[in-house]
Amino acid sequence: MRNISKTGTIHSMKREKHICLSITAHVDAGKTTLAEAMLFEAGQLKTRGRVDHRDSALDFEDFERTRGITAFSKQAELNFGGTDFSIIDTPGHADLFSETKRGLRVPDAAILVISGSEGIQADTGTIWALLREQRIPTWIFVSKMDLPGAEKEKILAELKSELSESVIDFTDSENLICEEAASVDEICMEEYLSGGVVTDEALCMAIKNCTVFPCFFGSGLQMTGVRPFLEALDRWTVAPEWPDAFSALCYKIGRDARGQRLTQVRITGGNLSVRNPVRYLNSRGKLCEEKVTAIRIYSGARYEVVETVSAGQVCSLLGLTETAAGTALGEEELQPEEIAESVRRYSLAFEPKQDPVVMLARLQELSEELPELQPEADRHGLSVCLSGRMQGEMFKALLKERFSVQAILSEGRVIYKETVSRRAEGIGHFEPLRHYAEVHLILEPLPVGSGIRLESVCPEDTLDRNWQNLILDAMRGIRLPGVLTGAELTDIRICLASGKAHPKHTEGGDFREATLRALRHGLMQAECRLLEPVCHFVLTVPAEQLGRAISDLRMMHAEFSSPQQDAETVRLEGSIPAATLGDYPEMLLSYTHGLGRITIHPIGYQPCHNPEQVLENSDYNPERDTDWPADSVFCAHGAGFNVHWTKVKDYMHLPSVLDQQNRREQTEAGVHRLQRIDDRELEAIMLREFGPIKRPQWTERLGETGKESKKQPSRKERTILIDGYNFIFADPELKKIALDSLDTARSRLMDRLSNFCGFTGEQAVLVFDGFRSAGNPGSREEHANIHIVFTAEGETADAYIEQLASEVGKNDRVAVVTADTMIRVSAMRSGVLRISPAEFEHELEEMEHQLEEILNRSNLLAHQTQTANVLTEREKKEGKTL
Ligand SMILES: Nc1nc2c(ncn2[C@@H]2O[C@H](COP(=O)(O)OP(=O)(O)OP(=O)(O)O)[C@@H](O)[C@H]2O)c(=O)[nH]1
Ligand SMILES: [Mg+2]
Repeated sequence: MRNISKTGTIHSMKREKHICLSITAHVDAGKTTLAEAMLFEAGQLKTRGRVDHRDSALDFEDFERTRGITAFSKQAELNFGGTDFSIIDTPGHADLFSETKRGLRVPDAAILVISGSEGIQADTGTIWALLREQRIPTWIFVSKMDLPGAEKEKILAELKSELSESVIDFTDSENLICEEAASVDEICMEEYLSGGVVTDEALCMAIKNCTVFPCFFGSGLQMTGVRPFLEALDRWTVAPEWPDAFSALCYKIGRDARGQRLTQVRITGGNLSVRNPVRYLNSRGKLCEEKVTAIRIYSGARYEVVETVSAGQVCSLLGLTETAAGTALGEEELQPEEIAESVRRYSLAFEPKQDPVVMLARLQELSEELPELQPEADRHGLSVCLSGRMQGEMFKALLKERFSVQAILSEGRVIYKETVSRRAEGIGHFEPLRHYAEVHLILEPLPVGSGIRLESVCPEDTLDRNWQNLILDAMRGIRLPGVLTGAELTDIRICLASGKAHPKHTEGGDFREATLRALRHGLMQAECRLLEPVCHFVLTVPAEQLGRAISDLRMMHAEFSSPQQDAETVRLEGSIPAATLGDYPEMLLSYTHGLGRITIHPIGYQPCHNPEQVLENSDYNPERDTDWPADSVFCAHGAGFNVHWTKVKDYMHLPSVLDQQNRREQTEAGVHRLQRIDDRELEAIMLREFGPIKRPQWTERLGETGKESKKQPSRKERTILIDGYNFIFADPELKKIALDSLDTARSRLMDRLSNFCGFTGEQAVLVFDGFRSAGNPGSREEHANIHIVFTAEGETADAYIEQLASEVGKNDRVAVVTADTMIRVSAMRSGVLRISPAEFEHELEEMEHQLEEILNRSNLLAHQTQTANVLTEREKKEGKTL
C-alpha cells in the first residue's frame, strides 16, 4: 500500500494557501489554550501566556482576564508549512452563544475542542448540530489528555457514537487512516479499492465535504500533539477558489482600545486596498459607499497595518460606519445576522443617574457589536435582552469600561409575543385637512415560528405600486406591538388588500399613518393570542433523583420524552417554558450535590401556558397607547376629526374587503344555503308592501338630451333598504343640517335618494324611526320614485329593516345601508348584502357628479341649438343657405 503522498498537486498549491479556522467548544474546554499553543508552535508567540495567569495573548480584555473566560471572538495569524492560517477563537459559555455563532460565519473549517477529562458535554451536541447544519468541515482536537481520567479509546468511542461514525483517529498510522476514510467516503473507497491508496487530494475533499472528521489527541497546556495537528491542517486543507471581483463578508463589528469602529471581515473575492471605496447595503437596505481608511490584521490585541488584502484573508477595516454582522461588501450577497430569540428583557438603572437619551444612544452603539442586546426605551424605561447571568456581568463590565457607569439590572421579565387566531380586516384612514390615505389590511394567523409576512394582493390600478411599497415599508424593520400586552407581533400574515390615495393631497407620511392605524384596527378586532418563549433542555441526574426531577419538570409545565438510563445517571430531554425555569439550574446543582446538569437553549415561541395570569399582570391598555392608535382621522367641512376604531367601518371610503371575501366564500362553500327568491318574487313582495313601482323618468326631465342618460353605465338594479336617521347621523353634512332642523335633513336625503334612483333605475326604501313618538301609528308614503316608511311607536327602524330584509334580502339585488344594525342583520341572516353609510355616500356623490356633467352638457347643447337657430334665422334673413 502506498502511503498518502505529501507531494503532488495539493503541495504545489500551498504557497498561496490561506485558510481560516474557527475554534469552538463548550466553556473551559481549552480552546484559548490550544489556540495559543498553536501560535507558539508556529513561532508566532515568543512567550506563552496562560489563561490562569491572566496573561493570555487572546483573552486580553480586562473582563476576560479577571474571569478566565473568553467573552469576544479574537483573531490570530500564524504560518505553518505552506499555509497562512487565520484563527478565530470563540467563546464557549452558553450565554455567549451569539458571539460564538458570529465567529462561525466565515471559516473554511472549525476546530471542535473536546476536554479529554470531561468528554462530550451537552453543549458539545448543540455546537455539533450547528456545525452540521451549516456544513462546516470539522476537525476535532481532544485536549487535556494530560489530566487523570482522560482515556483516548473511551473518548474516541464516545465521539463515534454520539457525534458521527466519520470521526477518524488521525494520530493512527496512515494505513489505518486510509482504511477508515475508505469506509466512510465513496471517493476514498474507490481509490483505496483500485490502488490500495488514498491520495491527499481525495482526503482533502472528504474532509471538506464533511464525510471525514479528523480527530487528534493532546494537550494545549502541555504542548503535546500540537505540532502533528498543525502538520495535518497544513496538509489536508484546501483553499476555496475565490472570484476575481472584490467581495467580503462582515462577521462582526468591534471597537479597538481607542474606541474606533472595526468592520471585521473575511475577503471572499479579489483584493482591497486602503482608500478603495466599497459598496454595501446597510441593514435597512440603503446602498452605502465609503472609503476604507485603514486595514489591520489582528493577532490578539496587536495588529499589523497593511496596504492591501486579498481573497481568503481575515482583517479589520476602518472607515466604514454602517456595516453590521452579516453585511456583504462588494459582490458578496447580503447574509443578515439572525439574532437569536431572547428570552428575558432586563430594565436598566444607572449609578450615578444618567440621561436616558444619552444612554440609549450608547446602548445602540454597543449593540452594533452585540446585536442580541436589542436595547429599547419604552414606558418601563431602558431595557436590554440578555441571555443569562454571565452575559449580564459582561454587559455591566463593558458599560463600566466604556462609559464609566455602573448599571443595575432588574430581575428580568419574560419576553412574550402576540399573534392573531383568526382572520380580520384592519382599516386605517388618515385625512386631516389636505392629507388623504386609506388602507385596508387583512390579518391572518401563520404557523408557529413563521414570523411576520408582509404581502400585497392589491391591484396596481386600485393603488399605485409606489404607494403600495410605502405601505409595506411602514411595517418593515420595526417592532410591531400587539394589543393584548403590547408585546411584539409574530406568526402573522399582513396583506395589503386595498387602499386609496388622493390625486393632490396624499403624501407618503399619510400612508404610514393610515397603515399603522389599519394594523391596530385589525388587531383590535381579531382575536389575539399570547405566545411565550420555550427552551429545549437536556437534564441529567443521578438515577436515584429521577422522581424529584420528573416532579419538578411537571411543576414547570415541561414536556419531555421517557427517561434514558445510562449507568448511574438518567437523562431527560424536552421543552420547557422559559417563564417557569427561574433559578432551576442552581436548585438542581444544590439538590444533586453538584451531580445534576441541565443545558437550556431557547428554541422559539409556543402558545402561552398561562395567558390569563400574564394578562392580569399586564397594565397595558391599547386604547391608551398613543404611539399606536387604532382610531382613524376623517375630514368634514375642511377639518379632520377623530373616529373611534369601533366606528371606522361606518366612515370608511372603500368597501370592506373581508365582507366581500366572506360573502364569496360563503357562497362558494355552499355555507349559505338559504332559499333564494327570484326577481319576480321580489317585485311581488315590493308591490304588496308599497304598491306599484314608479320608474324614473329621466327622459322627460332632461328633454331631448335624455338619450344621454341611456348611455350611462347601467349598474345592476338593486333594491336598497336605508336606515334613514342612521344615515343622516353618519354623514357629516346631513348631520349638521339635522342639528338645525331634522325635517330639512330628511327632505334633503329624500331628494338626493330620489335623484339617485331616477338616475340608476334602482329602488329605495327609506326607513325612519318613529319608535319614540308617542301615539305614532307609523306611515308609508311615496316621495317621487322612492318609498318612505315611518315606523310606528315601539317599532325601531332596524327591526323593520330586519323584517323586510328577511323577506326580500334573499335576492342578490337587495342591499341594506346601515351601521348600527349591521351586527343584528348579519346575525339574522348571513349573506345579506350590507353597505356602510360611507360607501353609500360615495355612490351618491359619484351619481351626483355624473348627473351634473350631463346637465352641463344638456345646457350646452341647448345653448348651441339656440345659437344655431339664431344664426339660421339671421342667415335666412340675409338670404344665405347653410
Ligand atoms: N491540564 C490541562 N489544563 C488545560 C488544558 N487546556 C486548558 N486547560 C485549562 O483549562 C482552563 C480553561 O482553559 P481555556 O483555554 O481558557 O478554555 P476555553 O475553552 O478557551 O474557555 P472559554 O473560552 O471560556 O470557553 C484553564 O484553567 C486552562 O489552564 C490542558 O491541555 N491541560
Ligand atoms: Mg477561551
